[in-house]
This record gives sequence, structure tokens and C-alpha cells, in this order.
Amino acid sequence: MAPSFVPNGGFAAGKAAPTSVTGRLTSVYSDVQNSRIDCELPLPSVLERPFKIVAGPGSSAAGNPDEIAKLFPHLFGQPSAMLVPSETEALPSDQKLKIGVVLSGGQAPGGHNVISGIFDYLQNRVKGSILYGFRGGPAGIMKCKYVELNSDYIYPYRNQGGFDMICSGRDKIETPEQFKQAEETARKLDLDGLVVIGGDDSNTNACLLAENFRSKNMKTRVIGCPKTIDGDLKCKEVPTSFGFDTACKIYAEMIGNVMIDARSTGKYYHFVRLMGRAASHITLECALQTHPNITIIGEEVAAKKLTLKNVTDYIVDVICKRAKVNYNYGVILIPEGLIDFIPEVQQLIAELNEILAHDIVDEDGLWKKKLTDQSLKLFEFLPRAIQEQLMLERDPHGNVQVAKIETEKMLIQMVETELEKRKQEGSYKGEFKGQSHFFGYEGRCGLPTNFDAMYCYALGYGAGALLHDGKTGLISSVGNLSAPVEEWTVGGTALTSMMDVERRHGKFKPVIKKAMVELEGAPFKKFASLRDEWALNNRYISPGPIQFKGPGADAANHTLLLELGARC
Ligand code: FBP
Repeated sequence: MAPSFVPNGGFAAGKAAPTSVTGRLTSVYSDVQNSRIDCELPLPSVLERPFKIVAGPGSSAAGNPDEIAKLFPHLFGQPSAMLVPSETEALPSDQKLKIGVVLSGGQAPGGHNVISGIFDYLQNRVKGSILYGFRGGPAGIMKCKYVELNSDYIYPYRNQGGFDMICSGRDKIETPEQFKQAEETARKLDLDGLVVIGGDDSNTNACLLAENFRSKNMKTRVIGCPKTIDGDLKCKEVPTSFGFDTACKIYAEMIGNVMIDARSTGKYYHFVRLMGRAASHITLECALQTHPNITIIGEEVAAKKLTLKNVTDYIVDVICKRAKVNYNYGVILIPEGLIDFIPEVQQLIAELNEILAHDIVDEDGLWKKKLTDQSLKLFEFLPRAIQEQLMLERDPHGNVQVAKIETEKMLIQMVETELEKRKQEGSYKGEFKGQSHFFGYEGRCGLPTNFDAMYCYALGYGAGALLHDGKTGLISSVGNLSAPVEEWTVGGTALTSMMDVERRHGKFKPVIKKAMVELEGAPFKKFASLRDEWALNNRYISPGPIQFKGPGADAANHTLLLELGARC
């Protein structure tokens, strides 16, 4: 019988419980949570039988292959790996592996399932192995803070959202001293392998670690897992990052509710900013799920080189047209990273990044002299709150913290001003009241959808298999996702094949190339063919909460299905 309470904050006996973490009480779980814990997850059939791992063709890089080859001399060019059925077990079962796992970066529903997948792989295929969970993200590796995971420990987190089983963090392992600390931990725990569950930056870090361990002839191998609600860590072999499906469905429920609210009173324009630091995949997916009146896609703004004024005018034009048919309400979706897509703002941010990396920014404002005239003009034009938000400290990877920039409020102000002008000119006679929302953190820790639950479990199980086979520098890849789970493919893709170089903190660094919304891709094309209809005629869809049973419960999101060529 599984325990209803995990003592000591859920941390295994003998290790001190962190003061900030309390274990999960399954006794207070709702019926739906309990039903998710006990639901057995199906695996791709290749993982249910004896398999062997075969190599695919060699690989290159997503950009600047010569630079990437120099940065990863031991890993560059390695082939992908694919699990295929075999007559007999190809991997030794009498080996006892010591594996570490770390959750890195922002939370995404399904992380606990990846850990359960690795754990169950070891339990089922390499008995007697040990799984260590590094606590609090990559800092846990550097400081050697870990917990030994066992079945009682993992049980309350099975199929549950959140990263609180071992917690996450955004630290980066990048200095020689930090690599040394990671090495010391790997040697101290005698690690055969490490699984890094993270987004583009964390998987870049995973690859750097794999390269470093290999260059030192260490036995520790490193495998990445594609995590991020943003949906921008993907390529042909890695069709989606986990968490995107659940987060979008949670936001779609909230947007749908706001739509009904708007229609019920007819008095508000809801400006909903949606998470997704760089790419607009979440916003696009939510639009496909709910049919809002206006949706701004950052990649389109960048491609058309639109200014802030152009974006404002587009919104105002639709509001004016709707006012003519007495719709003084509506729902507008805005991607979190919008301002970073507007070329003039991009230029300003690039200049601010350089200034913040190299200069002292004090109150006398002398630093502003380093801005070009155009950027200074734009900076002075922006509301003070936005100016302050643009100057906030960059995250450890050098990114502007767009989650803290209230673009929706800025747009409401700009739309109000433009509407006032049009009112005076006589071209607008409606009433405008803007309501701002930011749906971000609300979507990151929900109960994983059936899709994310199964996908993550397979990713974790597959990562276990790759480490068992001694692979390193690969990202766990599960494919054929539009087919039933039994037919999913399982393997690994060379992390270096997803890499390019980018300027961060004023220096060129290797990074996994972000997958942005493709304007020629099926999801955007579908949206573009429908948006005018949604703008003037209210075609709202309010999908309600995520379903775990019944028709459609297993269906993946529109973006993934459309990208895989399915009709939806
Ligand atoms: P990852 O790329 O680490 O998955 O994080 C994505 C994200 O959720 C973004 O959508 C958001 O901008 C950011 O994290 C917020 O970061 P933080 O949790 O540090 O506030």
C-alpha cells in the first residue's frame, strides 16, 4: 500500500530535508489527483519488449557548424540513436547504474513523469540501480545536494504537475570552477549518467557537460530531455517539448472563460498576455483553440518589420470596425515576448544588453548617451513602468525577463490614446474599457494532460535506455506522435545538431537554436486563414477544463498535429 504521507518532506531517510520544501500529502489530494496517481501509463511498444539501439546517420549543426565543431570536439557529428525491437535483450541487465537527474529552468507539466520514467526503466531493466535527484536545479549538481529517489518517495508525484519533487533552478554551469564542481559531484557519486530535464539553455548546458566529462575521460554520460511550456525546443526528431500541451489547454480554458465573461456584459476588451519568452507558439495554439478577435504573433510582427504604432493601429482598426456593429468588447491575445519582436524595440534591447553587461547604470542617466538616437527616442517614449521593466536584471542566461514586462498594459494605454484621437476625428463612436491579464505561471504546474503524461513517461524511459547503452550528448527523442502511443518511436538526437552560436552577455556562445513560429507552417497558415472571420464575428470557443477520460482526452494540441500533417 503506498503511503499517504511522505515523511521528512518527501526526502529519503538519512538526507536532511530542505527547510523550504514540504512533502506532498496524498491524503488531501482530490479524487482527480488520486485517479491520476494510480493511472498506469502505456509505453511505446518498443520499450515493452527486448530492444537494441542502432545508430542513424552522422549529424551537423543548426548553424555555424565550424564553430560548433570547435566548441564540441568530442561530440560534434555524432549520429542519432534509435531503439528497434530485437530478438533478445541487447543491453546487460546485471549492471548496476548510478544515475542523477536534474530539473532545470521554468516548470512544465510532466517533469515528474520524466523522473518516474527513468526510475521505472532502472527498476524494470537494470535492477539494483540508483537514481539520485539533484535538488534545486543545476546548483544541486554544483553543490552536490541530492536525494536518493525510491518508490515511496516518487509515488505522490506520479502524474502530478509541478517540479517540487526535487525542485528546479535557473543556475548555469559555465565557469571552469563550476565545471570542476560538477565533475567533483559526478566522481563523488560515481555517476554513470545524468539526465538534464530542461529547455534550450539547459540542454545547451547538458551538452557542454557531456563534452567536458568526455574530454576528461570520465564515465559520466549526459542525456537531455526537451522541456518547456514555450514549445520552442523542437526539431524534426524532437517534435515538441513537454508541458506545452498542458499549459496551452489550461490557458485555453481561462481564455474561454474570459470570452464568455466579455460576451455576458459586452463592456470590456480583455488584453491577455500569454507566456512564451521568445516564440509565440503558446499564443498561436491558444488562438487555434479559442478563436479570439485579435491575436498578435511576434514572428509575423518581426517579419513585417512592424512598429509599436503599426501594432496599435491594427488593434484599433479592428476595435473601430467592431464598434460599428455595436461590439464594444472582445478578446485580444498577445505573446509575452512581443516587444522583443518589434525591430525598433529589439534594437533598443540589444543596446541595453550591451550597456547592462559593461557599464554602470546609475540614476544620473549618463548611460543613456550610449543609446543611438532612434533607441533613445523610443526609450523616452515608452511608459515609465515599461522603461523600468526593460532595465531589470537579465536572467542567468542573459535573456530579458519578458515575463516581467507588462506589454498588455502598455498596449491598452496606446490603444486608448489612439481611440481618443479617432473619436475626436469622428471615425470612432464606441466605448472602450481595457482589462489586462497575464496568463503565465498559472499554466506551468497543472496536472499533465494524457498526452504530456504519456510523452514524458516515454521520454524518461527512453533516457534511461540511452544511458544504459552508454550514450552521451543526446536529447531523448520520442516521435510519430500523431499515432497511438504503442507506435511512438524512441531514440536520441545529437544535441550538437540543434546548436548554433548567439550573442549573450556581450559574447558569442553555443545555444540550441530556438524553434520559432514558422509563417509558412501549417499552424500559422490555418490561423491566418481564419483570423478575419474571428475578428468581426464572435466565434469564441470555451473548451472548459482538461479532460482525462472520454472522447478527445488523448488528443494532442493543434500545433503538433498540424505540424505532423494531421487534419484538425
Ligand atoms: P523555460 O524556457 O526554462 O522552460 O521557461 C519558460 C518560461 O516559462 C517562460 O515562458 C517565461 O518567460 C519564463 O519561463 C519565466 O521565468 P521565471 O520562472 O524565472 O520567472
